[in-house]
Amino acid sequence: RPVALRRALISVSDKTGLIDFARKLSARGVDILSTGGSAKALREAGVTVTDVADVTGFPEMMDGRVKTLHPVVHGGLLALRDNQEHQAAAQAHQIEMIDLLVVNLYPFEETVAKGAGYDDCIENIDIGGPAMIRAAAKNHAFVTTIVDVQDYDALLAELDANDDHTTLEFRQRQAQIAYARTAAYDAAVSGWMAGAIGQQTPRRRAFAGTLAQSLRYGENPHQSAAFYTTDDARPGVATATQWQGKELSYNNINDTDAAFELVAEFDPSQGPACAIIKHANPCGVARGDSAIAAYKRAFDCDSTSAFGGIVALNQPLDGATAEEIVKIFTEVVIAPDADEDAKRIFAAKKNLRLLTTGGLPDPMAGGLTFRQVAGGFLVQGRDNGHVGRDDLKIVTERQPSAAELDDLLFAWTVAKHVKSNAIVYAKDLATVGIGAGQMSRVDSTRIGRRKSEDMAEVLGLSEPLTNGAAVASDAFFPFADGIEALAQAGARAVIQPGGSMRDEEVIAAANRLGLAMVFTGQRHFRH
Ligand code: 93A
Repeated sequence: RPVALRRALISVSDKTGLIDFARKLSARGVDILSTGGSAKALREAGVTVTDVADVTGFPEMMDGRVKTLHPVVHGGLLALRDNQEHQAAAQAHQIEMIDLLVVNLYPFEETVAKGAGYDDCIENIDIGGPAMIRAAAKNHAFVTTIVDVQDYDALLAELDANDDHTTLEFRQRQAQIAYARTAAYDAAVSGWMAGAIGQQTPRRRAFAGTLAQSLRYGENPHQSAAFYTTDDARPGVATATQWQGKELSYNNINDTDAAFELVAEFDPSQGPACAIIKHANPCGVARGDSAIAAYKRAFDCDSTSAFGGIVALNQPLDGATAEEIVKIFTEVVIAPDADEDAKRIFAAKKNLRLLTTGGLPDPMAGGLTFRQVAGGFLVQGRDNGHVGRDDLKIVTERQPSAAELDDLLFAWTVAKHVKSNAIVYAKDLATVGIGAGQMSRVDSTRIGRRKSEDMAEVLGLSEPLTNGAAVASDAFFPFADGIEALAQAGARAVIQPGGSMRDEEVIAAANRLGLAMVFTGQRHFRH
């Protein structure tokens, strides 16, 4: 059922594109009703409008809290055009039909994002807008709803293609978009309130994001995919500027996130740090005296796997580091910033994507993470756990040296970002062997060691760097065999949560093998 547009109600906070769009509607003979600020903007541009207040017979009142909440508006949106009783009621109460609703809501999400106070956020909760959107979208059999500035052109194209009418298919599509908008809006309000009143894990929550990008495919080419962003302004892949290269893929976004979240653990005021990620796991992480040194040391942990990886830095990229990175094929480079030299060097590599974020996310910040299971999804607080020197409990006869303690805490921080079971060997603030994602902790121990042996060959070293290394385990050792495997690999110091039923056996093994061991009392499973 094509519907002609005779009367439109326009009420928009974001006035982008408004004048041009309204002019074009006017030119097609559409009468325009509008609210205070929108009407003013239109009138100033010479577009003929009727004030909603003149139609309702009520002035906008209570700071604008009540402007369109009136039967004359809602009757005009909700009345079924082909229902005699509805039309008789409309006539009896002098309600005229509204065929097109153009609304965008008070900028609640933006108000929260800019750090506004409680009362300011409350005042930016739009009530009349969502009420109208929901009414018009419900009555999409007759009414067209536009909630996104981006859809102004789509409506004009629809009118062009259909002799100044909208088709049912178009109205249905716009109604679906309209409900996505009101649902996301209320989810944002609820999410903000949960934080504002200090409820970390509220009993009920709603979740929503905004479509940022349709992706070509998902984890595999036969899977569809899209990228949704939330109003969390955390610096990272979602908020970054992309300087060059083709669109990021699903896997790129996932891996780039893993890389940047990991490198952000290392405070740039303590010096540069670099992480290289493959398949969401680090294949090398290091600190260094310079960015290039940090990159080279991270690369030397597993130079084979680094090919086609994602590189993250905790400080701005310079030309020398860029020069080093482009020596092999790298998918994505992400850093807080990049200087002109670095940008110029990367520009020569068409397939490399350079992202800058303007800052680092706070690793200690709260927030929620999601995982889907059949029939639902799991929600948990971010793993923002942090262990400092004062939290460590030395449990062995041998005390770790100061250098070993530094390496232990470094390895522990990396292990937090490695899939379980995670074993991370580190020396001089660089990883030298990583065992990730194994079903057995002993296997992860062996894999880390074998990687290190391979690299000793590549680098022409007389012995693998796991000899004399410090090691982190993301969870406790259930048996002494893990400790024995570490000692066999030449490790000298161990950091782990502790808390196993057999801690005594594990500690006894460490003492027997001459290892220093510390307990963190905190676990970093990552499945
Ligand atoms: O405060 S409200 O919730 N009360 C209303 O009755 C109402 N009607 C429309 N906010 C209301 N609106 C919103 O006003 C619209 O959703 C739109 O965002 C804004 C447009 O106001 P103006 O035209 O005065 O700039």
